[in-house]
Amino acid sequence: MTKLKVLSGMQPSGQLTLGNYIGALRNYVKLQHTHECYFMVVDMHAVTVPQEPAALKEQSESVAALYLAAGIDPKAATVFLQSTVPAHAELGWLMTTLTYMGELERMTQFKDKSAGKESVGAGLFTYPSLMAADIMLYNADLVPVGDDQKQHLELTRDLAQRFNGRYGDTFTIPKGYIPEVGARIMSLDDASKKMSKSNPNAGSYIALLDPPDVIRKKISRAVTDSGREVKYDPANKPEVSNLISIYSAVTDKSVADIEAMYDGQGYGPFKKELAEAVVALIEPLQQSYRDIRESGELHRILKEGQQKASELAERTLRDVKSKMGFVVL
Ligand code: AQP
Repeated sequence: MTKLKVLSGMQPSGQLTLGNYIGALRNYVKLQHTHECYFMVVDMHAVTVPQEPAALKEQSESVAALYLAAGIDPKAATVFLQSTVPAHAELGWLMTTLTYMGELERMTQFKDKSAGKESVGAGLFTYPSLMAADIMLYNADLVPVGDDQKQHLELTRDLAQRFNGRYGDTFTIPKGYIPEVGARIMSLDDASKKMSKSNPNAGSYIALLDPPDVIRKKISRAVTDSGREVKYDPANKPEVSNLISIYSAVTDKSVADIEAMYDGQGYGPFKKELAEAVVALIEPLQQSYRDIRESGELHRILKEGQQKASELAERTLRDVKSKMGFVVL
């Protein structure tokens, strides 16, 4: 039986956070042996907001190394950098021509990222069309993402259907693979915003590469209400509920079990043990990260990934261009 295809990616726009891990990365690891997986570092998405060149390079390598450190096996899954497969830019343009302005104007991520800015790059506006192309190039069936990407995925489905309707059956209509617990981890300083790696306040997120003591400090300083009850109640206790979600995702304990464990104990012991659970998860990951960076193998792995991804992506692109009426030589 042919395996279902999976594609997903993360932007090297900062250091990967615990939100990226819980919402998406750990699902990559789960899917790699049962599905045909393509995991990329979406560096071309990262440049939709200004990036300092040296930081972009370092972060791109760091994200790729974190994929491997989290348990992605490059023999089982194809790991590559988006910019090394030019077919992404090309199909991205073709998908932009198929996208309506109104569809892009509705995107909440664009509204959030452009809010209050005097000037915003056009790429930030059109990037959902590039994301659609990323997924369609591989005819992915499943896309493991956090809750924030649902709307972009819906656009991808619409574009795939639009193309198929105009030019004949070509693209698979992809489905999201969104975790039940941890699909939206919120900021530690403001539970109304999602945890984001590009937040200028480093105290708002836990980076996967934060030293253990920094993680402990960030969790102890995480905003909570003035009560003391460890109770999952997102409407009235959004901050504590977010910490419970993190606890549950990191330990696989149910919300009810966590509430029972800290019944009548206040926030102190809860936060302390949450911090230890996060450190226990992250420490081995950091050790493998260091090993991978020191091994000097990263570029070879990414080159192999580029070759495998290009084969499939080029095939799709030729088919698309021929169906659209381009002269394919
Ligand atoms: N807070 C979150 N909770 C759960 N999942 C999350 N994801 C992101 N934030 C959370 C998921 O992580 C994957 C990678 O995301 P991305 O790098 O493509 O960009 P993003 O969604 O915009 O993530 P960030 O961290 O907020 O990046 P910046 O700050 O650069 O915008 C996606 O699958 C996403 O759903």
